[in-house]
Amino acid sequence: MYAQMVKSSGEGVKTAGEMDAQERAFQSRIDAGEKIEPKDWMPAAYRKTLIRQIGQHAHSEIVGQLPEGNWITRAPTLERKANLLAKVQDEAGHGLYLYCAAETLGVSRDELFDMLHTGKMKYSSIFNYPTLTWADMGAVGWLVDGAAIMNQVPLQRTSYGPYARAMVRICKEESFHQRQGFHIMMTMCNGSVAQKEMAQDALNRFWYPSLMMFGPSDKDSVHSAQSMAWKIKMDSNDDLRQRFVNATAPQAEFLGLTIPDDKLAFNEDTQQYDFSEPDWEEFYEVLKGNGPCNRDRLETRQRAWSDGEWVREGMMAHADKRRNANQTAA
Ligand code: FAQ
Repeated sequence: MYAQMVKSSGEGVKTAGEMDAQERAFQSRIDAGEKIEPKDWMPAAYRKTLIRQIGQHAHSEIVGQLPEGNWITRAPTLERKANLLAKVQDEAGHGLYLYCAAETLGVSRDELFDMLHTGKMKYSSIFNYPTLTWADMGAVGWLVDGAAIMNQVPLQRTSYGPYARAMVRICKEESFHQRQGFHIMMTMCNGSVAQKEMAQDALNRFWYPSLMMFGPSDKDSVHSAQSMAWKIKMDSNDDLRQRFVNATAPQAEFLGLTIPDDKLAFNEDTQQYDFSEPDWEEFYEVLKGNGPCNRDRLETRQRAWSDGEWVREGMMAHADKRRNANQTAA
């Protein structure tokens, strides 16, 4: 049922005159900055949009473990290995907080996993790119976590209580992730010529896919207007992308690296960086499943799910046994 429900429509935003009394009261609560809690009344489309966004976000955290998991056994030092291991475990934890938040909306975790495994629900495009060298661990932390934070810090103020609260903890951990990635880049940029070249190559490959994480440009964003009216999204895709470029360009300069964009320049009039848009055709191809790693990522998750079946069965049998024992005792 939810497979159809999460296909949110992206219809126009209703005006106050088009809303019924219940919808108007709901919108007033949102406008007043109140949090909506699971048992509160909410429009069906608000629920659908949240399930879609939180579900995709949770899947992104889980699939997002794969590109970095790829380097745990090959980290250059014990300290780097321990840090990377902790980071990848953190991502699993973020996925679990988010699945819990989605469950409060009436969708089950099994339904969410099923939609991921059957390709009915998306995860972030960025995780369909390969991590080819150790420098990619630096670039992922610096750029991918950097972009994630830019998007997620405002979501701590999102209107749905369980989502906003999950974001607080996630953002704290993402900030650490971003710093460890930047530290890897700094070490490589202060290392040998070959290491600095590797760092530059990682930046070249991850720059535009990181810009794509913020979603299509505002004119093509289907959901932004309604999601922003409901404070499910706090900022538009382009605003967040611009903020990310403004924050990241000076960091690249500090590292002595060149962002692969001839148009990138600080604009004195706007006090922002001008930059080139990503290749949106490539973005939509990745969304359709045609990115470099889509097939591999999905197969890996499907395999993990079927390999874990005996564990789930064992856990459920144990839970049933305890429940029966408790009922008998009572
Ligand atoms: N990838 O109308 P909009 C992380 C889809 S967490 C794939 O603008 P919306 C942590 C969109 O779903 C990264 N699909 O959509 C980490 C919609 O399709 P649909 C994840 C995308 O929802 C770090 C269609 O395009 N973060 O990285 C993407 O208003 C390191 C039209 O787009 C979140 O999920 C994309 N990049 O805005 C883990 C944050 N962009 O559903 C491991 C929460 C758009 O109608 C290692 N999410 N689409 O079929 C959001 O803020 C929003 O959902 C956006 C998209 C901004 C991602």
